[in-house]
Amino acid sequence: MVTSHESAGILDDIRAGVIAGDMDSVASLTETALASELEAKTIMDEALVAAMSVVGDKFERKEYYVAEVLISARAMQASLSLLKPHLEAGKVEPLGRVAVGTVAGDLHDIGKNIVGMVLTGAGLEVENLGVDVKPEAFVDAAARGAQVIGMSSLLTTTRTVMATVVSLLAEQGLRDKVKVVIGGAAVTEKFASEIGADGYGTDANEAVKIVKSLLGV
Ligand code: B1M
Repeated sequence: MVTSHESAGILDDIRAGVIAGDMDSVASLTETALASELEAKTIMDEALVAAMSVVGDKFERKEYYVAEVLISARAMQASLSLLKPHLEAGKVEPLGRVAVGTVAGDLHDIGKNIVGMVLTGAGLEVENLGVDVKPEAFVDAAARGAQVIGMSSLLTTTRTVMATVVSLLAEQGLRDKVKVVIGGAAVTEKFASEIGADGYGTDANEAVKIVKSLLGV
């Protein structure tokens, strides 16, 4: 067991490693953190998500270019894959079925994957449809029995695909059988209500709360 001071130090080092894009050190620090009984969710929220927010700010200020962002994203994914079994542990009979994907034209997958993992950890069965998901593929997932369609969009140019999915679900007679939840940096609660989505989440924890409340579980 580590002291809270040591935990904070490991989290700081993981955060710094992701920002620097040092995949090997991030992976080994994540193993150390897990071995010292730091919770996977704490590592994800306080180190990984926090680090990617710094990377995002650097990208916006043009201190980082696409290459650096990708290197940081790769370091984050290395840690995330070690956290995945812990985030998804303790699964029992699923509380409901959710299909998540990043909308067509958009290749950002980090946030969507986190949302998927945290939903799984919260007891939901999650089908991850991937990135660049065509509207028809979301509708097919609903037809296969998903009770919630979760869409992620980080680009303002692609978020309109979400409205297309809502219309297609209605056209196919599926809209009243499925809930639609959206999130990602390109969307807001206002946008969600404008397109007729049932819910919007700013982060993965909120996504869980909204999905569970929509399913009444
Ligand atoms: Co891109 N990118 N990117 N990028 N990228 C943004 C989104 C951008 C805001 C940066 C900027 O310019 N300021 C900007 C979009 C501008 C806009 O549309 N308004 C942008 C751009 C322009 C682009 C390109 C066009 C750049 C180019 O090529 N010129 C290009 C587009 C490629 C494409 O998709 N077709 C591009 C490419 C890339 C990389 C490949 C380099 C890389 C993605 C790597 C990958 O995903 N595998 C990348 C990254 C990493 C970013 C930033 C820096 C970080 C995104 C991220 O991973 N955040 C981003 C800047 C930013 O967001 N500030 C940026 C960390 C992640 C944990 O957060 O994804 O927001 P996020 O997810 C959160 C919440 O949003 C929420 O929960 C998650 C966990 O807390 N959430 C949900 C997400 N989905 C949800 C769904 C829900 C509920 C909650 O319900 C279902």
